[in-house]
Amino acid sequence: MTGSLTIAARAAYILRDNSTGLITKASPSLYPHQWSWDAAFNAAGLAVVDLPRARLELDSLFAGQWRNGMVPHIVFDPGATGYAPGPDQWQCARYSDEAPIAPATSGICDPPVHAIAVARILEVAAAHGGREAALTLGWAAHLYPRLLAWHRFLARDRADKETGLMTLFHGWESGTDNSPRWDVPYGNVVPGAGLPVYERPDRSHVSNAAQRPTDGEYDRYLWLLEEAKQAGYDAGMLRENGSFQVGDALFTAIYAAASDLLADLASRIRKPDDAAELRHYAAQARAAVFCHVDEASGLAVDVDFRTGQRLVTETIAGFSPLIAGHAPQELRRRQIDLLLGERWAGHPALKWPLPPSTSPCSASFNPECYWRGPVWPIITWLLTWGLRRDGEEVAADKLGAVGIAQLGDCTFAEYYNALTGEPLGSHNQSWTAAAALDWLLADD
Ligand code: 2M8
Repeated sequence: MTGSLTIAARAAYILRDNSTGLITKASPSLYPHQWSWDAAFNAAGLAVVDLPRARLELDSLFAGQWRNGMVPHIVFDPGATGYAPGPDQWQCARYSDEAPIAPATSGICDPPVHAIAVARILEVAAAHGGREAALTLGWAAHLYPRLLAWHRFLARDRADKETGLMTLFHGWESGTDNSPRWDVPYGNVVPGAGLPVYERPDRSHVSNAAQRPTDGEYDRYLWLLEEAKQAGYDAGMLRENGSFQVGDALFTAIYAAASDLLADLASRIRKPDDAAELRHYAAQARAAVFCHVDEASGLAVDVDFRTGQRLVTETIAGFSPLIAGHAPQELRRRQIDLLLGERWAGHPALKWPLPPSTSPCSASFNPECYWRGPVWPIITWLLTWGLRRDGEEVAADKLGAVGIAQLGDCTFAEYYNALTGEPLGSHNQSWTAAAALDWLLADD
């Protein structure tokens, strides 16, 4: 098995190779642009090898921030080709005054992991000490108003008044695109005559179609893009007419955790009123996550806002309480036991004892199809991060050690077949490399 230093060195090379100098492509050819939550994870991983490059990654991403505070899910590299839907299809600046003219971006968002990355970068810089620590704190203070605007945007435009969950208008906003979480709400999305003719370049990068979403799913993805465009990318309009409106437990949990960390930063740079505001957002989001834990399964559920239905599925998003933080002791224990137990990481048929994106016990489990069953290293990383933050070192160490072992083949795949361990999707995926770097080189 490959040694730790070799894995770390290869991971660092991948991040360098995937860099345009300004942004890190999410992957070399399948995703040749900058994705929002990928950029945050990549910045956290880069911090341990190149602090200035880590800072630049987030600066580049926030250059695409909208006037209303939204951080778009893609900031397009004008020089890149081979991905669809591209800027010509989104046409954000034409349909919304909130969008920047340059850089071109998408018109939806991604889970708000950015303040988690900033906190991680600050920790790494503090361990360096001296000039880097001071520089990085200055940088964070400079980025801070943009982070605050992002969190305020979500509180204002996306927090559902009744449930407290964050509202998504496209499954892509969850980052877990074709997860069984969204099967029911997508069932109510009916593409109309206005569905444009589109191409699927993803299929030329990942030749086995079984590893990617289906054409029927893509019709819905592209249809929702058209709906968002017609709504001027406006949350109020989408709430009236959008055919996909869900409350996402994992997005909400990430928002809670990130708001807490942003509040810490606000306190550090002497903004006590902002800190109180952010703590309030965090508390509300956390409460919403805990209120949506299904008693029978012990997992957090999402909600279909169009019907009011609670979406009970066995997916990795069920562990949202472990990401939100401050879970009541009993809930935390139950979730950790579940995560490591036979329905999840401890399932006997798995190649590696790691939690797959969907439980092998679920009827929807598919070990090779994208978010419907494979193991995603970046999600393993997020779980180890949450566990460590909560002082659950034993569980974090256990998952982290296996997470690293899984990467020993040095393919740094986007996701891995949960049963055979085969690397799937894109190879040399940036956030997989970033996870490896943080696991291997950060001192915790
Ligand atoms: C995947 O999503 C994009 C659309 O945003 C795609 O399939 O084209 C998801 O895994 C998402 O979570 C990720 O951010 C993105 C880039 O890695 O790829």
